[in-house]
Amino acid sequence: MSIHGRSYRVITLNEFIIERQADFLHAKGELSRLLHHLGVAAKIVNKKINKAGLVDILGRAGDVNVQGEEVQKLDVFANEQFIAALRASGECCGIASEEDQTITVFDEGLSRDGRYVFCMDPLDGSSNIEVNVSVGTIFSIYRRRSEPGTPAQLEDFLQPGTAQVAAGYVIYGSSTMLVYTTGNGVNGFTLDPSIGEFCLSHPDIKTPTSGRIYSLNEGNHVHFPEGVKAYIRHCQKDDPATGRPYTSRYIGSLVSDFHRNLLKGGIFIYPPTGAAPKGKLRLVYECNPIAFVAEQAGGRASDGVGRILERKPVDLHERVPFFVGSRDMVSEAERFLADPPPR
Ligand code: P6P
Repeated sequence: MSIHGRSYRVITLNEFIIERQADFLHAKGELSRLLHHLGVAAKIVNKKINKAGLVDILGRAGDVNVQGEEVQKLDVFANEQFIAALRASGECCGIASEEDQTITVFDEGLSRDGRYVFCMDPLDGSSNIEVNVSVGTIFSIYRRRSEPGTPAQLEDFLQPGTAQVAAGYVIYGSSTMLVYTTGNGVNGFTLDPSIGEFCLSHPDIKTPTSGRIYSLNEGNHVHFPEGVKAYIRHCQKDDPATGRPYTSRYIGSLVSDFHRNLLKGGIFIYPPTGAAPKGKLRLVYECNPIAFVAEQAGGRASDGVGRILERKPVDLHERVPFFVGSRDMVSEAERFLADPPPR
């Protein structure tokens, strides 16, 4: 590819994974194969999402379409595609999914010896699809703790976020991107539909140490803890440096809100609310993977008190308060929570 007379070599996801193989301690290609199969599933899901607007032709979930097949809800479809792809990889012995109450154990053939487990929200924010708002897949990969050759155990999925070996998200937006980390920085790949490949477009992403965007659902303001209210008042004051308040941006799709703030600088907050006294977002397959990416890009991720990656999950679907984004903004929000200034 040539831009302004300079030639650029397009690096595909598979080439990147192979080139970075050395980054994965002790892995002899297993993690690479996992990430490759993840990319395949993401492309299949992306294709289906892009057609979602054609429900009048393709039919609504629960309908039977012209081929006589039952039309699936997209999050059910996404869940099945990622499970099938990861089972096919032979490297994964089980999956925890937002869509399933219990873990899915791959107890056959190669998968039983798989050294990794996979946690995911296969299609986060799926209710936004019908209004054409970006949605995402969020994933997290751990090395299993149980003995290879035996069925995966629940404990394999309840490890602290610090034990993740890889994590990231796919954002199905104006373009489709895969953003992930294996603990050696964060890299973003944009899907080139003309060749059906994820191509390196955002190498070594670093998030600004501070920013001027705050993202939370202010409709819940009445129920926010006092420290969150105080921090919002701080964001809404004229900043001496610019003479203007921060900017409020909230899409209501975690991956979209996080991705914008990752690139531009900002903080995303889902605090305790009346409807969700422990917060709404899930620790295992939403907060921990996003937190791993944030920290690897130079940002921070907190539950309002401490580092979210250090929490030991008790339940697969437990919810936690979530403060994530630019390092200095998360630290400042924690200070407001610890000691809210008088109104
Ligand atoms: P609220 C989408 O349903 C989701 O799980 C996240 O993607 C998003 O950040 C959050 O919920 C939005 O929740 O309560 O503001 O609509």
